[in-house]
Amino acid sequence: MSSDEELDEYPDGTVRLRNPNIELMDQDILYHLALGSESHDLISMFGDIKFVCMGGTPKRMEQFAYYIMEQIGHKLPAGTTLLDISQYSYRYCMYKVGPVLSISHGMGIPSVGILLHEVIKLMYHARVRDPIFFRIGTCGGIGLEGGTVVISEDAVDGMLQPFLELPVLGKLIRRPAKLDKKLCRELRALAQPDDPYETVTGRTMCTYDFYEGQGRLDGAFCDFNENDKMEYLNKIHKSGVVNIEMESLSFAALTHHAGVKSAVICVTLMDRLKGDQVLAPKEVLDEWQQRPCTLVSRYIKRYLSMK
Ligand code: R2B
Ligand code: URA
Repeated sequence: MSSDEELDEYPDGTVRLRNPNIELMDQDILYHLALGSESHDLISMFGDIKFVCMGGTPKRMEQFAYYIMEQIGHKLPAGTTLLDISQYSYRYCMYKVGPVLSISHGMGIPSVGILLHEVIKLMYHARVRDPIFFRIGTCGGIGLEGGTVVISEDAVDGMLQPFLELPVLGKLIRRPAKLDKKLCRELRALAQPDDPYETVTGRTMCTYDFYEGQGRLDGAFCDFNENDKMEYLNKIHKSGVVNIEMESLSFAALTHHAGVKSAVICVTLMDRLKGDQVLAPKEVLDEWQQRPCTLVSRYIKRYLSMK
């Protein structure tokens, strides 16, 4: 085991925090989740969590919670509905379905980063062992038609750098954006030959902006032309990038730093080599967005059936 790995987990698999301050605090308030280590019994509320599934919007993650409930046959007490545990944070939503947490992360690296700090601490306080984190999302494809499922092998920023760079105390720190290679392969193996769409693996580019940052010509501002755009997209495609989205870098870097296994599964909304706008009708987009959920559900069901 490398010294890097040694720091990540306690021998029993519980998540180790790389922050000595937390244990010394009387209480830890997970402000953006509307939870606290003293105000809530986090071990009894979350101690049985195995899978943490995150996606951008509160509605989609509520739907995912109901979907996974049906898929794993989880029963709620008669007459009750799922509760948004983080409702009163007014920031993120969170639903618990047996061993699965379904949480919205908002848009972009800052939003998913704040959430990951608090969810990783939540796993620590709740003494959860070996959790697996999934991001279920949308993206633009590069050379892939709309509706294609992409499982990220690794993540790079808009300069093709494979790490998250963050100014801390006036210095830039770098954290490698690594995803679990085995988990990526296992997910790919769960794609079925009769799925009416392709499921591929590849490098994901993560940007700080949807418009100029992703080389779109249709933002409020644009200081480049179609040729410049195509030259850039072709260059990143050649270096292995198959899709572009806005959270994978932070998701990969922070889960890796915490020693948590993770994967990013996104559906493409269009082929960026062919256009910039999201043109597909709402019903089509809804059906496409179900595809990464289906793959993650297959993984969770397989895991639970092997227990
Ligand atoms: C995918 O979709 C969002 C932008 O539309 C962003 O959160 C992302 O990564
Ligand atoms: N999300 C992104 O970040 N980019 C796209 O092109 C589509 C969805």
